[in-house]
Amino acid sequence: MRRLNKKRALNLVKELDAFPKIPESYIETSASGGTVSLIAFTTIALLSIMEFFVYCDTWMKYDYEVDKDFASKLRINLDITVSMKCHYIGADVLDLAETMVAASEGLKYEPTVFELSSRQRMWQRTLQKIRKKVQEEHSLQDLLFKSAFKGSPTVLPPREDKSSYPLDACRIHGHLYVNKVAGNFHITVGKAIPHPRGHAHMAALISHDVYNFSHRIDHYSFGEPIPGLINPLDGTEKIAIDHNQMFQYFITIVPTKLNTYKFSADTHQYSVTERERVINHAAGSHGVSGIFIKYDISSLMVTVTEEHMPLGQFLVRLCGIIGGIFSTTGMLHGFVGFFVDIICCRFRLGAYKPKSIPVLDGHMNNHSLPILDDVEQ
Ligand SMILES: *[C@@H]1O[C@H](CO)[C@@H](O)[C@H](O)[C@H]1NC(C)=O
Ligand SMILES: CC(=O)N[C@H]1CO[C@H](CO)[C@@H](O)[C@@H]1O
Repeated sequence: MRRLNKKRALNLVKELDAFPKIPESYIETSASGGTVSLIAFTTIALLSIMEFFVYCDTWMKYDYEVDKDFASKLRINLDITVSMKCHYIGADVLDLAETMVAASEGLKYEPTVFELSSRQRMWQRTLQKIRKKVQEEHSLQDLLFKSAFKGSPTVLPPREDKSSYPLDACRIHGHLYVNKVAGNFHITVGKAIPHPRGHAHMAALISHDVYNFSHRIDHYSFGEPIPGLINPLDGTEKIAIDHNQMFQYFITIVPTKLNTYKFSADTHQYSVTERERVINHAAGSHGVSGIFIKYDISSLMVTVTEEHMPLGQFLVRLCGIIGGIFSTTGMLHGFVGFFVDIICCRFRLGAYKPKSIPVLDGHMNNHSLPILDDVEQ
């Protein structure tokens, strides 16, 4: 009884066989079939190699969510050179809460030469070119994200010819921490003096003739500094045509969480619009001359994650390519053969008749029926 069941089960499994063994004598090879197989195998190989490259590659995925982190401080990294002597100017931040950030601790004032040496000029041109390209093509930004930390930090190379020029400018560089609210970073004449209501700059004693707010921004970023990343203001250079001139930059900061395979960082991207005008009270253009960088923080946060095709997906796609091309070319081959047969009138000439007669003559048992199917193919 048990044996019988076993046998039956074995038969059932045998019937489920999707890969029946066909005796070699039934397989007929042909030149056209060989060519098609060759084409199929080449295509499979090519597509598999391409798929492998896709598998090895990684890409950036962007997710957006509301930024809930209000408590943390915002770090501003800057490196700005102003065409005025250091004791004339002062930099500080005033935020929406009207609290002044004592900028003096984090920022260094360093006398320097405004005119760039030829090597420095070349560095600046390169920086400007990369920045322009990044703005045009977003995919380049992904590349920068991926290669960040590999790249050299965006710092102006030192002059090759020292002391041949007078130190006519002031380089303000360093970082400072501000509240995570909209604010205004500015560089104006006179050092900032805290005041019960806001703050003031001591400018009364300085002659307007020394005013020159021509400036160069070598680096301006928010958040953790990531060497290799190019920010929209990096490489900006503005020459003042008048002593009393106001340069304004309006920045919208987008908090960005960066997760690549090499590192992860909390950084900030930003976009900027700029405006400049000459201050002339007689002509109705009021204001304070200086450099003003107003920033506002977007409530949306971007998470940039480096992604990569999982191995399982790669294998599934590989199977899809191999199986798909195999069966598609087989079908195409069959179709083409069928139409060639029709065109050559092989049916009318009766080329198939002799083959089908032995099957129909009743000498064969019903097990040979699958072979009949085979012949018809
Ligand atoms: C300010 O300095 C720059 C660079 O030294 C110079 O080209 C420009 O003419 C100066 N502007 C004024 C108004 O003096
Ligand atoms: C040899 C044999 O078993 N022949 C059978 C094949 O099937 C037909 C009908 O399906 C039967 O009539 C034959 O007896």
